[in-house]
Amino acid sequence: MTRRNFFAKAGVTGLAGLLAQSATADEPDPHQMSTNGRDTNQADGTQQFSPGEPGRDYTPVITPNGTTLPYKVIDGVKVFHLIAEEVDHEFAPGLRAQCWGFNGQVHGPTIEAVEGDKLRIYVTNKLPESTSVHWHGVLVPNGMDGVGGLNQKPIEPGETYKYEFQLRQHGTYMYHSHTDDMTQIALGMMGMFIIHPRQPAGPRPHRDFVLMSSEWRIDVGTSRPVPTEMTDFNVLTFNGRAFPGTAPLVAKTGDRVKIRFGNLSPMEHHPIHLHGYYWKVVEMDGSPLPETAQQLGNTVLVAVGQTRTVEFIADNPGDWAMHCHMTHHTMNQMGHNAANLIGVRTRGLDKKVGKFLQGYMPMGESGMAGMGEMGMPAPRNSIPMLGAPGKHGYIDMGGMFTVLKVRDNLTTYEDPGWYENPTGTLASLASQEDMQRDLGG
Ligand SMILES: [Cu+2]
Repeated sequence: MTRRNFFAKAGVTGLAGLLAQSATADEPDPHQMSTNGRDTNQADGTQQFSPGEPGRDYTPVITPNGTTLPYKVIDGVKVFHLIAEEVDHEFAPGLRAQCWGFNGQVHGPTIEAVEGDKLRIYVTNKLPESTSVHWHGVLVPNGMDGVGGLNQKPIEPGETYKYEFQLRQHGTYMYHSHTDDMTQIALGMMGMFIIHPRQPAGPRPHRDFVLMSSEWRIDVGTSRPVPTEMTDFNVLTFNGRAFPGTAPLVAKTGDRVKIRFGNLSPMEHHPIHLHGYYWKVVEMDGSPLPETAQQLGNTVLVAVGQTRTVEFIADNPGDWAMHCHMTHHTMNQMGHNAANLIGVRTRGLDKKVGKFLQGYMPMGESGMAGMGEMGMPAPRNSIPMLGAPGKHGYIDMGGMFTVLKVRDNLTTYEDPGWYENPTGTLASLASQEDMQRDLGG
């Protein structure tokens, strides 16, 4: 239903109604399917489109550290197969856990299709309990919506269900388990669902990235995420990976870059911040925003269950941090039970306490930088406060952190290594001369 129909059917009268009608009269309904590209008209009034093809109809998205779910076309229908199963997943070098995902991956592969496509998605359940899949934000018939018990029978272990629907919209969406959600989402059962427009309103992006946020509680030394955790998450991820396990986003100077954020963390919202740029938020929950509503910014709050899509021109070369701005969300396996020793004189404490606690080391009297770099002995399968060596020293970051790498004259989109800062553009130690001149003595 178009918005105009809605107003007509809702019987909106009076000035407010007229204003609303005239304001929306020229504006296309973002959810109404464009008719361009229509091949035939079905007798029942549904529109028939030929299956959208990568390259011809869309530029495929890139899922850093992930993949796109393959499909085959059978009688004009795109056929996909998701397999829900246990996955031995690496979050970052040094930390693995037994998670639940799809097709051997955490999160599941990105589903990608085109507005108007007819889809048939098989879901096979190889988990020890029943499951079902919900297509989050995608407009589907009620019986395809995937809420176990409400819309369908749960898929029992060993069973395969099929979901069939035609895509009536375009934008950034998600999919996730909707049976025993608390357990299954905490263990990783979700992915992104991208629907390209049949007829794009503007130029296609050169680089179209997909990043899904999540959070996990994995106690140090264990290898199972804790699904009952409500507040204290210690592994924060983009596409199931924690820095330094996150792959960089690489773009060429001048590229039109799109980043599609989705958040299916169990509990928390993430303000995602990009350095070096202002972006435009072009889409919220898969709804394209009219140009006048596309806010400029460099931080976008992605609440649980939301998607936010941003666009910008990569006109500022360099290695630019992009991360959740909650400081504990850019740490690896940091707990909140450590004593606050900032400002405390701890000299000699290690020897005294060491008599009773072998290997005791007081931490953090002058801040906590360098904890990861020290390479403290850590329990097996844990990455407490781990960061990574960078071009200019150790990067004290972890978790929901990645790097946008923009370069002139790239010939491939492989990781180009660290940025070479042009002379005179790097923060450096001030000379006596400088300080004398500018700060006086
Ligand atoms: Cu966060």
